This record gives sequence, C-alpha cells and structure tokens, in this order.
Amino acid sequence: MNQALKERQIDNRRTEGVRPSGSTTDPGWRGLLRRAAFGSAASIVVLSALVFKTIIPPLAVIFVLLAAGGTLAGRKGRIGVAGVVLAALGGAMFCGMGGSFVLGVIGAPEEPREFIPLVGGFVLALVVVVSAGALAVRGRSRGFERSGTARAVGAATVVILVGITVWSSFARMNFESAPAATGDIRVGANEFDFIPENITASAGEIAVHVDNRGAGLHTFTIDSLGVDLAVPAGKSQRVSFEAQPGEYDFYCKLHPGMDGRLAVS
Ligand SMILES: [Cu+2]
Repeated sequence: MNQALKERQIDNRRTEGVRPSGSTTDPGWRGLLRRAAFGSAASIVVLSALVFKTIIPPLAVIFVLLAAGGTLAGRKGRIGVAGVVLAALGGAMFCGMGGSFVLGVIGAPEEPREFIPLVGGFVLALVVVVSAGALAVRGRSRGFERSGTARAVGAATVVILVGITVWSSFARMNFESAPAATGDIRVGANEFDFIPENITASAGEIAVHVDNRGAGLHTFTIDSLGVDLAVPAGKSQRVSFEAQPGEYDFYCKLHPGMDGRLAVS
C-alpha cells in the first residue's frame, strides 16, 4: 500500500496524459477495483478473527465474491468482466449489510479492532462499487483502463484509511473507563446480552453504569430518552438521564435482539 501511495504521489505531480500507454504504475479503474476488493476482503478476515471470533455465513459469501472477483478482474476478456461483476456484487453487499453497523460504530472510534476494519472495509467496498460503475460507463471508450479520476479516488481512499486509523488509535489511547458511582444501576454487556435484562428505577434522575465484558463494541441506547452510550470492549461508561414513570426499552444498536427493559415507577 505504501509503495502504491508513493507511486500515486509521483504520478500526481506529472501532467495528465503524458504517460505512455500501458504504464504499470497507473492502476486505472480496474487496478483500483482489484486493490479495493482485496482490501475489503482482508477487512472481513480481520473482523472475523478479532471481533466476531467466528465465521458469519453472509460475510463469508461477501469475502468469496470480493476475493474471487478481485482475482478474476485481473484477467482479460469475459473472465475479467465477470470478475468485475462479482467484486461489485460483493462490494454492494458489504455496503448494504455493513451500513447499519458502520453507522453504529462511527461514533465510537475508541474500539479500533472493530472500527478500523469495519469503516475501512466499508470505504473500500464503496470504492469497488464506484470503480465497477466507472468501468461500466467507460468500458467501451478508448483507454478506459487509465484515468486520472481513478488515481484521485485511489489517493483519497488511502488518505481516508490512514485518517480513520490515526483517529481510532488516538481515541483508544485517550479513552478512560468510568467507575460506577453510588446509586448507579449496574448493567453488564457481553455477546449478546445485557445482564440483567430487566432493570427498575424511581422517576427523576437515573444513572446507569454499563460494563462491557465482551469482545466487541456495545451500545446502551434508549431512543425515547435520547440515551446513546457506546462502550468499547473491556471498558465501562456511565450515563445519567431524566425519566418519567413508564416502561422504556433499551437495546444495542449493533446487535439485533440484544435488548432489555427499564421500568420507571
Ligand atoms: Cu451489542
């Protein structure tokens, strides 16, 4: 990636269109698609190994589409076109299925194991789709393999990936767990339950201490009360809010079915 970045930087300093055709330092849309597809596929491996600790079938399918598509896209002719289509399909599936998870972690960069591969993989999947679109539009015109726009998109992608890595690393370093205070309702979170799932409190000011004992990020979210607390793995946080008597559902934004109920009397 560093070598590719250097090459792109050198490339960008030159005037457009003076490079000889067939230049190996210009990846073009197809080269960009292949690199992004491999990167996005790699992010799935990292997520599966470090966070999920299991192979999730839909992710495995996306991985195969991206890896096989990226490989075949390097071939000429119909096989190459099929590779582009497969990779685009995998990229679109990553964007569609990963979108809600990306929205969930985007406010919690202090969980780098999850944040970097998820957001980075999503960005790369988006680049795969964009590159496939560009190839489809430009495919019949001359010199479609080379494009200054592809170089610019590639360079911007590298900047974004470096940016989220730095951002997340700093956020983790500066993140401190909040100890529980007297009177806090204590809630534990793991994969994939809140413990306990039913909690009670008196109306007025309510404080909840959430201890994440799991391997990934969890949130403690109550939509109707505007409560949205993100707690990285192995960390704890507390949140206080006002509530009138009633029943409130709390849940984790990242994991459907991970929820509980707060009864306020
Ligand atoms: Cu969760």
